[in-house]
Amino acid sequence: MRLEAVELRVVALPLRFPFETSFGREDTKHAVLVAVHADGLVGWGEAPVMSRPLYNEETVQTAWHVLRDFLVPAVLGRELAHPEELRRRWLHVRRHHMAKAGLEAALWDLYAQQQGRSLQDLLGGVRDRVEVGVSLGIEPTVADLVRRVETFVAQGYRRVKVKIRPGWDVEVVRQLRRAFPRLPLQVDANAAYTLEDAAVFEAMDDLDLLMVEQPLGEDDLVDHARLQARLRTSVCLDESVVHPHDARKAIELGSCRVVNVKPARLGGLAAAVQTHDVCASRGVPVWCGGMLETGIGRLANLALASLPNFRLPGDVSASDRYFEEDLIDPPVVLDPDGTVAVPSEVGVAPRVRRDRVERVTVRRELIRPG
Ligand code: OSB
Ligand code: MG
Repeated sequence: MRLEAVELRVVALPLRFPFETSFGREDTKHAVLVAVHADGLVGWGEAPVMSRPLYNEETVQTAWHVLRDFLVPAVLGRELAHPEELRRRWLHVRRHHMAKAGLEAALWDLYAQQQGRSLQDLLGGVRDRVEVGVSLGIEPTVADLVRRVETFVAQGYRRVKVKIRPGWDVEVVRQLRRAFPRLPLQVDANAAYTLEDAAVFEAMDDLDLLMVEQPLGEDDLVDHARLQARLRTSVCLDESVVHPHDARKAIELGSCRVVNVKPARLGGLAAAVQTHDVCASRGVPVWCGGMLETGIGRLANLALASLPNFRLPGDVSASDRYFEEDLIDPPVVLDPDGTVAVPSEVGVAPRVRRDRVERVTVRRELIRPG
């Protein structure tokens, strides 16, 4: 495929429910959408960046800059046989994984259309439905959080993840556990603690949690190993694993027993599949995380989540958990049994609603070979 043009857009979609984590509150989902044009086809991808560099170092502006000035020029007008060739082209561009993931996803979509195959088939997925959970932010009161959990459990979500931060942790989770004695429950600290706070996690150790996600700093593999050794509950890493080899090192050090695989954080679907494989070969289960993606990013995540070692419910919830109106049609819907269908279409493009994309676009640029 020879890329004739690449269209970049910043979109801003109001979230139905503000999402508060240990690093801040988001009312709007921003993303950079990438549309690649070749042979009369359009492939779509999403870089699900945030407006501030709080989850990782990227923002809407950095993703725009790196895509426009470095990643797109490295592929525009060139012949590419397969999306995996991108990584060789970008060897010299350090990090900026969400920006890379956005363009890579668009190329996977284009490739799927050219091959007439679904993304699931191309990536090696084996299931046509995946189990999903829901990730809930910090609420003003525990009673508010309990009500939120009730509504999502009633819809069929199979597990609930709640955000914690210093001051909103053990007592909140204890009360939740009391209200929902058998609910599969896990917590996500988004790197808000240090090993000196180990007592917080020891206190949660008998609340029967599925896992504690990213309790410590993103560069603290050694301290995570110390913490994991003190807990029965599994530690799951998110922010700390930005490359497949990070997963290998974390497993070898004993830093975690579960890995959250997010294509955006890892720099794309190819790196996500590799991370899945690294974990599978070491007997470590993974699950598919999310970045509040629009349907465009979510469909690709669902295809990924159908690989065999995705053995725990993912943060790939239904469209209506995030938005009044998603950018895809039909939207992602939850079956009352707590599963979501893996897209069977040829790529993402057939479901993209361009009129809606247009309406939420706040910045746009068409880049052609110069
Ligand atoms: O840590 O998993 C996280 C959203 C934004 C940034 C980081 C995280 C999250 C989520 C939301 O937990 C998961 C979802 O997309 O539903
Ligand atoms: Mg997380």
